This record gives sequence, structure tokens and C-alpha cells, in this order.
Amino acid sequence: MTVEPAEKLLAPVLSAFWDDPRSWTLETYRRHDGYRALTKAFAMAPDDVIAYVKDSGLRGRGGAGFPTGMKWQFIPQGDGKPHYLVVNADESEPGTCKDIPLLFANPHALIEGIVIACYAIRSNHAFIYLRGETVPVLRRLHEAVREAYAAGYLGADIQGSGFDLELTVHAGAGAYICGEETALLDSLEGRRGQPRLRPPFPAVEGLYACPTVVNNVESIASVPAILQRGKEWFKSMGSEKSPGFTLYSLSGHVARPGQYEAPLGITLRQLLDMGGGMRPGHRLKFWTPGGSSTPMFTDEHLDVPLDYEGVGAAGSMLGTKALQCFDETTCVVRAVTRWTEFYAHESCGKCTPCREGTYWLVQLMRDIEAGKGSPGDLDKLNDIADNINGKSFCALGDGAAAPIFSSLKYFRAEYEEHIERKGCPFDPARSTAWA
Ligand code: L3W
Ligand code: SF4
Repeated sequence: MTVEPAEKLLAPVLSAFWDDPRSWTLETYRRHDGYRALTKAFAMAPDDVIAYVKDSGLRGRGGAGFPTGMKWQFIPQGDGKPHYLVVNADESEPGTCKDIPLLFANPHALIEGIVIACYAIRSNHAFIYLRGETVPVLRRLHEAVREAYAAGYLGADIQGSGFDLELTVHAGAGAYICGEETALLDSLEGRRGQPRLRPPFPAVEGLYACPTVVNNVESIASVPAILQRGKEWFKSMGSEKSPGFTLYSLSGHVARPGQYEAPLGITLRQLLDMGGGMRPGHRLKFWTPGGSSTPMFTDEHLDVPLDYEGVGAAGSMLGTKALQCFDETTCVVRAVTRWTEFYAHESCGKCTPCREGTYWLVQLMRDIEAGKGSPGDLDKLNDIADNINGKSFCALGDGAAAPIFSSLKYFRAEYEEHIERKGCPFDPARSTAWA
């Protein structure tokens, strides 16, 4: 039997010309058929564009996998209110590194997707909310928007279609919580970014209390290719309920970390083959399927299909498809401590379970890591995480609890070893109690 080389699974669409010189310019984008899908969209009725995207099966690439076309369909029509599209480019989930490279290398795919989406939902003003720390990306995005205005792809009467669209790029100020869609809207309105109660969902009452679609960068940037090449082409990749291509961020102790564009439903084993495997001489110990907010997996899960259903059935979430791979030299207690510190730092403080619980998780994790833990601490950890999970106001709380639960499930013995030996077996020098 011949085994297909893993590289054959690559499906470069959004990343197809990232290696071209000046890949980010309008000229390069046009050379690769850029802005042709827009002409197709303008030849269709707005509702037909929505139906087409819905039929393609495209699901949101920001973490939740919500059907994109269905979200567009929620926008009420004939309501007399302005409608908005807000693109969530506040990529900050630990291990997630796909929207920022996409914006840096191919910003016009997003801009074309924005014009199509706004035409479909009848919006005349769109916003890109960008992670503010990425200043070079901000500059490049501003330049791409300027080019698009100059070429008549933004502004009044786009390409003679009669459709007008203004696009505003807004840089956030570095708070992870502003990646939560309603905190993002508060931040965009000039307030402190904290999640709002849902419902009402943004589709009903979003930016300035008007119907708003909030979509991830990769979701919107995928739309031109779907229109250009057809929904059947899109559905020919991936699985029935999770169709299409996607960008995976592969990071950690792998030979060739980076972004790999391939169909949904491939496995980590196949992705690792593309990435040259784990670094030489080492083996996989644990990994996250969708960033640190999703329960971790081990080497037993190498063949889990990386789609929403496959990862869900195995007890985690596909999330942002951020595959962080750790080898046997990594202390799981140390890794989870770092993630927990991140969530405690980024907790917006609005609700008690998350604000107080993440603080207590950090205290316990630091003690255990430093060899100052006691046998009852593992039950306490579990109990605190249990009081955060499902009882917090937004998904950040659940995300903080996820690595605690899953590391205790798979690596309880390693926690116990820290407590019994009064220090970290991986790095005695770091343990205050180890001597
Ligand atoms: C109208 C309804 N709209 C749901 C919309 C809703 C949202 C989308 C998904 O969290 C996950 C989270 C992170 N009428 C609706 C409706 N919607 N029902 O559908 O909503 P939801 O609540 O399922 O998820 P979410 O709040 O969008 C996203 C996980 O992703 N995550 C984090 C990613 C972090 C980043 C980043 O770095 N910026 O993306 C990673 O796994 O934990 O579970 O639009 O309005 N009836
Ligand atoms: Fe804020 Fe955390 Fe509560 Fe979310 S779960 S609202 S981040 S305190």
C-alpha cells in the first residue's frame, strides 16, 4: 500500500502566495484573482449571497465554530437601523497565530471578504478591531485599506455597484478579554472592555445598539474563495459538518512550527508529519487542540479528527485550531501554572468566580510547582476550577478551568510527585523546597 505524503494534504488558499515578494499589495492580490469574487457577489441579490455562504457550511474560525451564513441571516432586514460588521482581529489566545500572519501577508483577502459580507447583510460601515500590540500589522492593514479605497473597492459606489462602504481599522489596547465579542464592542464604543449579557446577541443589539455581525478574520477572509471557486469545491474538503480548508497554528517542540493550511478533519499525526515531527530525539507528551482554553490531549489522541465533532467527541474543543505540542521534557504543572497566571492577569474582574477563582488557582499552582503543596491541594484545585467552570459570566472563566481539569485527569501522578518530593522533578533548581 502506498501512503500519501502528508504534504499532499496541504490546501493553501489564504496562504497560497504568502511567499511572493510583496504578497500584501493590491497588485499581488489581483494577480491571484483578487476582487473577482466581489464581482460575482454584486451580480447576486444580497440574500442569495447569505444563502450561498450558509450552504457552503462555512463555520466561524474564531473558536466557537458557529455557522457564518446563519449568523448573517440573523441580521434583521428593513428595520431602518444601521447594520455593522465588526471583524475580530484581537487574536490573543495562547498558541493562536493565524489571523495576524494572514493579515500581515494577505490583508486584501480580508478586505474583499468584508465588502462581500457587508453587501450581504446590508451594512455600510465595517470595523476591524486589531490586536494593538501588532504595530507592523496595523501599518500594513492601513496601507491595504488605503489601496482599496484608491482602487474603488471601498468608499462610495464600489465598482459601479451602487453599494457604499466605509471601513475603519481600530487598534485595541492589549486586553485579552477584548477578543470576547461583546467586550470588543464595548471597547470599540470607547468604554472599558467587559463582556455584556447575552442575549441580546450582537446580531440583534450590537455596536451602538444596532444589529451587528462579529466575525473572525479567517472566517471573513475565506468568503471570497468560496464565492470564486464554488461551495461544492469548499464542501469537497473537510468533513460533512465541518467542511472546508482552515489555518492550523502548529507550535511548541516541533521541528517546523508555523501555519499549515489544510482541510478540517485531518489529525495531529498528519499535521506533525507536515511539520517535520517533534524535535529530534523527543516524543509528544501533551498538546492543546485549540489553544490553552481547550482541554489538553495526550499522545493517545494523535488520531482524533481535527474538526468540531471529532475533537468534541474526544472531550475537548477545536477552538482556534492552535496546536501547541509539548515533549517529555515539559513539566505539565509548570505549563498549567503559566496559563493560569495568564487567565488571572487577563480576568476583567466583572464576575466573582473568575476574578477570585483565577487568583486562588494561581496561588495553589505556584505552591505546587515550587514544592510547597500539600496532599489536599489537588482536591482544592479541582473544587475551585469547578466553581469557575460554567458559573462565570463569559468563556474566559471556562477557559481558565479547562487546563486544570484536563491536566489533573491525565497527569495527576505528576502533580502528586511535586507534592511528595517537595519540588519539580523536571527542574530541581527552580524548586524552593527541593534540596
Ligand atoms: C444570534 C443566537 N447569535 C450564538 C453567536 C454569538 C457568537 C457566536 C458563537 O466564544 C469560543 C469560546 C472561547 N443568536 C446565537 C448567536 N450566537 N447563539 O455565535 O457564540 P458562542 O457563545 O458559542 O462562542 P463565543 O462567545 O464566540 C468563542 C474559544 O472560542 N476560544 C477562544 C478564542 C480566542 C480568540 C482570540 O484570541 N481572540 O479567538 C478558543 O478556543 O473559549 O469558547 O458570535 O454571538 N441565538
Ligand atoms: Fe470578566 Fe472573567 Fe467574568 Fe469573563 S469570566 S466576565 S473575564 S471576570
